Amino acid sequence: MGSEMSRILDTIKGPQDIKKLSLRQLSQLATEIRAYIIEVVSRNGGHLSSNLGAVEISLALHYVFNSPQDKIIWDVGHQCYTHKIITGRKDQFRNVRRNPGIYGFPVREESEHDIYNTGHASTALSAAMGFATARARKKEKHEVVAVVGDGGLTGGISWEALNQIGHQREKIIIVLNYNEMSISYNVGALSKYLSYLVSGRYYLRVKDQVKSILKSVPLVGWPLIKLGRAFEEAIKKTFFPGLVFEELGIKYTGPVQGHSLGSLIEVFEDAKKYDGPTLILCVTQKGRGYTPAINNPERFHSAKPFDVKTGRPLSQGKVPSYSSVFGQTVVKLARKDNKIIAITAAMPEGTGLGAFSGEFPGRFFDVGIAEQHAVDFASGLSLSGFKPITAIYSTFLQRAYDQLYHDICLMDIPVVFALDRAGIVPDDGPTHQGINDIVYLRHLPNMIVMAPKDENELQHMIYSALTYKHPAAIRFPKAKGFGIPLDEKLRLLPLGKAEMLKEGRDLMIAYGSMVYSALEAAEILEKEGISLAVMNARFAKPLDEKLILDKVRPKGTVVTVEEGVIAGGFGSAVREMLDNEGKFDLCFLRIGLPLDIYPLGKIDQIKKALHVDTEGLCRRIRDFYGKK
Ligand SMILES: Cc1ncc(C[n+]2csc(CCOP(=O)(O)OP(=O)(O)O)c2C)c(N)n1
Repeated sequence: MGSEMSRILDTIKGPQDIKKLSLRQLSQLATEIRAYIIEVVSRNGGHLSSNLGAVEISLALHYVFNSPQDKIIWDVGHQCYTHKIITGRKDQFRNVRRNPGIYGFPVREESEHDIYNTGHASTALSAAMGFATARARKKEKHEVVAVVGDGGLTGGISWEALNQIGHQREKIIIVLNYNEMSISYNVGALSKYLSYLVSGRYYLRVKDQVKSILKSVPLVGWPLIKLGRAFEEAIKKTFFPGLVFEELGIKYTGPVQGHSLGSLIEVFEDAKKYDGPTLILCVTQKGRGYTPAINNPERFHSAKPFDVKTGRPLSQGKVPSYSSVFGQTVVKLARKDNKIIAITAAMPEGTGLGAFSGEFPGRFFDVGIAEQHAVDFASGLSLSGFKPITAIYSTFLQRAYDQLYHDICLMDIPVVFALDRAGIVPDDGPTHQGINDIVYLRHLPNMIVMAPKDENELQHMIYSALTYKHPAAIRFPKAKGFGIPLDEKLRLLPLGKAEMLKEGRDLMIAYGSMVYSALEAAEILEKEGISLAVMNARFAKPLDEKLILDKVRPKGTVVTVEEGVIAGGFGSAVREMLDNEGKFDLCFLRIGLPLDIYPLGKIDQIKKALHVDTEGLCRRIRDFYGKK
């Protein structure tokens, strides 16, 4: 890279500056942006491999299209760093994912160039269809571009959108960023089909061959070639009748070398001229430009801070994460029970199921970014006598609410749901917060809803959940455990039974990840004259009504503590139960999370800001007692 003084990046204030550059300068800019992304992500953590893979696509899009008049929508949004850097946020990018700082995903409030907030996959094509339909109704003239990965395309919503796009035929330019990867290697028939499209490079070759043969055929040859699109259509139909996008009514172009700025600019310009939906298949390399990320795109998908020279993570504590305890426990159980099957929706490593997939490849299913399908798939397996454990992050299981209700709970089918990343999630912003699951699960019929206080209890819960004969969800945070030794022998936790951790005058009932903070707070407050018993609820449903009723004092105080949205959450469950008893005149304090305000930052930072760290608990309880 050139010296600091000669950096092209320093001259880029907005997308208009990209358009003045020559191809050579653009290519230098790509190199500079890569170095900048690597430097920043090595400090802040972030989605490194996807962003390194999308540098040229982002530059070419901003070169050809006029953002924000033209609408560029990023699927998932985890690949938008170059877009952010060249749309006026170059300096703020130093603090991406930090507080104070900017988001790692597109956020409308942050820039007029972020026209659609994302974080969850497979939404871009539907949104693009909305923008394009609105454009037609309003008789406006601008382009609509959606950038989606081959992973994002495995999500059913993408196909629901393609169904409408091909039918309605509004002009939409779909850039399919193909890199063979979701977070892990992309799986499934669609992935195979795309790799078939790519690997052949056959279409262009066959087209050229047919053209050169036709040129030598007197009279009919040239007229046929001059048919242009009709000629291309004929070739595609004759030689590649299965070209699925074309069959759906969407013009297909590709494969294009996704790191060749010249080629990308050319095809994007061409797509602009075509008056209908187009899909351009761009082949990119995840981690492009940084060898450790190329060699291990999965680890660098959402990387923790690392040493740039070696690629090694900066800190690796000894305490295992909840995800890894979950993964180890499922392996342990599966060794003894061959009915156990593990399912993930495109997160084999994130959910801790990597080891399971290695040891039991035939009992492990990565279904792609398809949470709804994952739930129904588990339902069928369970009805056939298997014991599916479906591991889906809390925020992504929101997608499958109806499947949980209709295909699991109404039929009372025993499937275990492991909800990782439940509660406050660091760095990724509002879209990734796992704050709603207590609420969206606790009113489902037959669903057992539980959360362990620590990693040791987690393993007992997984073991127990498999015995309950009902659907059962276990939520746990994106965090390391507390360093609690893991019992060798797994224990059955009686269904709906809580445990007392401390005795006291009034009652504090804590759920899951908040139990130890609640205990700490109670110990601090005890010294100040506020005496609270502490209960580890274990279950939000069924509640341990007997124990709660035992411990509640008429005219006493009940405090509930949870790492989830308060409205309709665990505290509400306790309150409803006590109200139904009708015999207590209680002071009731519900501590939990708000509906909307989620600052960026680390878990501790966010907990502090939302007053759910130990200090915050003490303050709120003190204030409450002060007002009584
Ligand atoms: C509904 C949903 N499920 C899972 C995820 C987690 N996730 C984030 S990015 C990603 C892979 C996306 O792959 P692709 O679209 O091909 O983009 P690439 O990273 O390969 O560029 C997954 C599974 C998500 N964001 N949303």
